[in-house]
Amino acid sequence: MITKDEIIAFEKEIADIFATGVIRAPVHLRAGREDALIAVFKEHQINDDDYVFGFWDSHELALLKGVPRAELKQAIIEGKSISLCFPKYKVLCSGIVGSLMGTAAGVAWSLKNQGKKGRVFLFCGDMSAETGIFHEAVKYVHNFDLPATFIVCDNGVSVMTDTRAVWGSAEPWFVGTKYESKIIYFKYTNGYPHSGLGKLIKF
Ligand SMILES: Cc1ncc(C[n+]2csc(CCOP(=O)(O)OP(=O)(O)O)c2C)c(N)n1
Repeated sequence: MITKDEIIAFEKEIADIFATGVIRAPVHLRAGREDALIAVFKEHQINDDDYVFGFWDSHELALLKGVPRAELKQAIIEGKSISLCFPKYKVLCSGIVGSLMGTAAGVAWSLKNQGKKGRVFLFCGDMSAETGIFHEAVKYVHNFDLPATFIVCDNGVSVMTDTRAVWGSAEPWFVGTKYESKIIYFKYTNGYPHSGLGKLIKF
């Protein structure tokens, strides 16, 4: 499996390329959650049979799922950073908040009901985890005991808005509920701005 240092080096390389202006599309870089993500992949032994769903910030997920570094880098340079899709590696991402939770639940339903190998792992942010569709999808996979796990990576903000202040609660909605059995939750501080590099890049 790819190492923490390799993940950090990859994001740094993409940051440097983005700064030159050759990537004419948004790029979301992440730093500070490498250990937590590696732990999820290791502890759950995420393998070729499993599906990984992510959103606009999925470089690390693609690397950990086994997408070759060069293939991922090329996709990002082509402007696909926020919606990386590598069906061959079962990595499926979208740049739309709340767009994939229902899909993830549906894939988990199919895997179970068709007796196929494989599980679903969906990684999202703390604000995404407060959406109605997240709640519905977690409720569904919990109630039908489908092979899906939702990993909530909490950096405290939605772009620059304080997620806990928005919802008036010190904890995510699912803390202390039965739905926690389908959720992995960790906090981190992102070493990069939400999007880009925090400065204007001219093409
Ligand atoms: C439907 C929709 N509305 C708004 C956006 C703009 N947007 C992109 S990321 C994001 C913040 C989401 O917050 P969170 O789920 O906590 O993600 P993270 O901070 O980890 O990136 C928003 C509002 C979007 N991509 N899709």
